[in-house]
Formats: sequence, structure tokens, C-alpha cells
Amino acid sequence: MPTKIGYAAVLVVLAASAIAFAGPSGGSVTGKVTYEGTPAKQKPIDMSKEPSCAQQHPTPITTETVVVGPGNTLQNVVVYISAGAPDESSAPPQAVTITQKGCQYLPHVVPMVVNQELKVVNADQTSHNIHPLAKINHEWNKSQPPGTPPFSEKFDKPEFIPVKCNVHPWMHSTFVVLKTSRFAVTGETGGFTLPNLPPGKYTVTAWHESYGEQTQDVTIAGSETKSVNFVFKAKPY
Ligand SMILES: [Cu+2]
Repeated sequence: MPTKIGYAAVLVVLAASAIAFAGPSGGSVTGKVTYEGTPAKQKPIDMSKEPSCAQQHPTPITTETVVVGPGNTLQNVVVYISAGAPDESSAPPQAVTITQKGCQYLPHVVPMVVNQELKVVNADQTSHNIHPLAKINHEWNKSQPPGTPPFSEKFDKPEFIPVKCNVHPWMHSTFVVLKTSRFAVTGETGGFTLPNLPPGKYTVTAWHESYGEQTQDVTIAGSETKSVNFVFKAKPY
């Protein structure tokens, strides 16, 4: 038979695990991004001028402007808290990495926080020239021969920056520089979760490189999970 002290100890442990489970702040927004209509057919990429890359793709890859998954899900959508959360006091300490591999940018869309370290890796046997077409931030343009070590950069203002390679015209990415670390990128399931949101009113923005931007307002009370779904209209071209 447990003693009074035994019961008290159990209660303390239960309370501690409840706090740990809820995290410091509690609520979350979760949902799915889908499209309606017929998305543009992606075009196969001809890499024959760059054999070291072409041979990495036994099946030719296609453009990635619109990447979809089963059940009309839309991938590469950046979903983030665009209003309601305080700005970050400092950038996350870990770096975000973009890798040039098989003459593709991995990942295709690269979200990061203002002033967070961005590491650029060339894993190919050929030179790339990465060129973020920044308008608000400082624009730069760097050649990276094969075998050279990664280099680091950062952007000090929020901006959606199209990225191209000056050597391989089919290579495209977007650097999504945000004021917040509360973001997610959709994968094959189209799903996203933005966790640890303190109670409050938020604007959630979903951005897609071809279909643009949508926003929805959501109010979080306590530690509840609110469902927010986005449906984009596919452009038929
Ligand atoms: Cu390149």
C-alpha cells in the first residue's frame, strides 16, 4: 500500500510529464495542402550537355515547378506563421543546407530564418554557379568548382529569393527567408504541423512558387490543435 509520500511523488512525476508533453507553449496548427484542377505537366530535363549529372538520373528528371502527390496533394509549399508570433530574437544555431547534386537543388525549396547560416554544398563532379536573385537582400553569385568545400552565406532581411545556376539553366530553387522559425514544408502527403504555439491569434500563410500565396487566420486557446487546410487552384499551363 503506497504511503502519502509515495502518492505525492507519483503526482509530481505526472505533473512533470504533463508539462513536458505540452511543451513550453501548448497549441498547434496542423493541416494539408491540396490543389484542384489540372496542374501543368512538368517537362523532362535534357542534361545531355552535362554527362556527369545525366548519368545520375537513369530516368530523366522533370522540372519541379509543380510537384504533386497522391490524392491531389501539393508539395514544396512553405506554410508559416506570418503574423501573431513574436519575431525571433536570434537565428537558430544550426545551419540550413542546400546541396547541388545531379545538377538539381536539394531541397527544391529552402526555408530559413533571417541571419540563419545557409551552407551551400556541391556534391557533383562539375562546377555550379549559384545565383540568388535577391532584390531586398544583397545579391550574390558564386562559382563552386567540384571538390571545393561548402561555403556559408546568410540573408539579413525577409525575402522570397529565386535561385538559379548560371551554368545549368534548368536548375531552380527558392530561398524563403522568414522572420519566424515557425514554418513547415509539405512533402508527398501535403501535410504540415506548426507546433508549440502559445494561445493567441495567428495568421497562417501557405506559399507555392507557381500558385502564389494564401492566408488564413486561426485562434489557439490553451493547448488545442487547430486544423487549417489550403486548396490551391492549379494553373493549366
Ligand atoms: Cu549548376
